[in-house]
Amino acid sequence: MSKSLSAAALCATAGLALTGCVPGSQSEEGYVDQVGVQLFMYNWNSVAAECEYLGEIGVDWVLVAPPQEHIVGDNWWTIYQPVSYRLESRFGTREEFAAMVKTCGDNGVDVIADAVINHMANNNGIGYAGTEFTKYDYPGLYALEDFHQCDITFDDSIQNYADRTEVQTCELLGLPDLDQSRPNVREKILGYLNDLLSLGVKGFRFDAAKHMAASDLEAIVSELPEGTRILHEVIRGSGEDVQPEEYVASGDLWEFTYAYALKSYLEMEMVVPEGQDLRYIGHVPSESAIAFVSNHDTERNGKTINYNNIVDFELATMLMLAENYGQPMLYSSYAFAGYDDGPNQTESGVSDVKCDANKAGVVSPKSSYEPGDWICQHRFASTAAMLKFRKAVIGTSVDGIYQSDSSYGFSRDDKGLFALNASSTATQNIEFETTLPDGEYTDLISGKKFKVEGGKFSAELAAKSAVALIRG
Ligand code: LM2
Ligand code: CA
Repeated sequence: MSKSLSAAALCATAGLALTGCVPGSQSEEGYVDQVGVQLFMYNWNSVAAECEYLGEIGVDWVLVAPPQEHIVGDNWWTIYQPVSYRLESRFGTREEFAAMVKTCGDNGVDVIADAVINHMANNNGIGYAGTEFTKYDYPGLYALEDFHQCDITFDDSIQNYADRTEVQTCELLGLPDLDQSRPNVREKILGYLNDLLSLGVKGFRFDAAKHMAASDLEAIVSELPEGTRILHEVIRGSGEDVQPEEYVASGDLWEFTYAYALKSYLEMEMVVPEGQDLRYIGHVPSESAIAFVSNHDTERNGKTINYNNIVDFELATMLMLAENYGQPMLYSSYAFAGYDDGPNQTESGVSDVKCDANKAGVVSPKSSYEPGDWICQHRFASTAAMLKFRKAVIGTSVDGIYQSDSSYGFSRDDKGLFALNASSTATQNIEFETTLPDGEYTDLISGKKFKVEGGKFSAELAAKSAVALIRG
């Protein structure tokens, strides 16, 4: 049995599926109570510089970019083409990485590293730290026999996502595909992961997990120290053979369909046709889920809300933090003009992040951004407010869901209430029954006062706004 069982696996093995492990409940390991943030393309010094603020607002972990040596170039995605497991990249040196992990840890923020272990580089050349390599040969690390040769498709790259063998043994985007069933490949991967753990890293995102057999990943995870966090990236696709649920035994999973639903619901201004409330149907159980509004792939492929619609991005983030589905991951990134565009960088790597923050460290959303601007979504005042809300209501259920016109609201037992007006044009007068006791409350988002009287909450909500009330 794996030593690093996810909360879901613990629930399953304890036979608690119907009692203690309902969606939204606190997991045995307490991960559901945590909140993370992906700081996309932040160099190590910049991650370190953010960790103090992150610790203050109550963010528990930060997902950092893949730290291994990669191919050279300006495009952001060079980092998903490893050429060695040396910790020397456009984000900084091994020493800077180690210092960042230490600083974050001192501020109560765990570092989770993006681990690219499915493949190497579709390239020949010299890597960022000077390693010479060819597509199927990485001196001292991997040689031709360590890679799959699927022989199923005309060019060995994945064409048909309905076919498991093809998805897991052919090449993703032409990237040479490691054979994780080979003992020496496992050993090399474990060597890399253990090296990161030795620097204080607390867990990993397994990039392209769908493209590796769940059993191979379980075998690898079982060799890692107990308590190592694993976050599998398995993009749910209908009609596909490989589904996220296969991976819950060795980690938690991003639920992409939750993020897609946030986008469509906000775009529909929360006016959802009867019978179409699919937001929680067909998702991995809450205790195994990472909920998110956007990530580095989906902010580019149009499937989730991105910074170009910062108003909905903010509302979606507030809603995610107010609800009790999964463990939320915030997202913070830079503006880009084209798909490939990386952040500003110089000869010495990715430039430092500059957040346009006020004295309190808070950043205001803007209606438009210039390519290269750091948006610093994680410093929006509404995020800090909603993290307070989340802390106050943790462990409660979401009940009394109210939905009318473009408004949406609910109570969190007798601890809190959240409501939003997703209309882009109209103020809404809302009124709904709540389990929050009668009294006057201060909205954590605006600082304005609201009342609960006779068991009902009523308010006038401005277009595209939300309120979050907590008891006491
Ligand atoms: C992931 N998850 O499973 C990452 O989240 C995603 O960002 C990665 O793709 C992908 N898997 C591989 O790790 C990114 C980017 C691609 C880029 C790859 C490799 O989205 O566009 O592909 O990294 O750097 C690029 C080119 C592509 C080309 C490929 C290989 O865009 O056209 O394919 O390199 O040369 C022939
Ligand atoms: Ca593979």
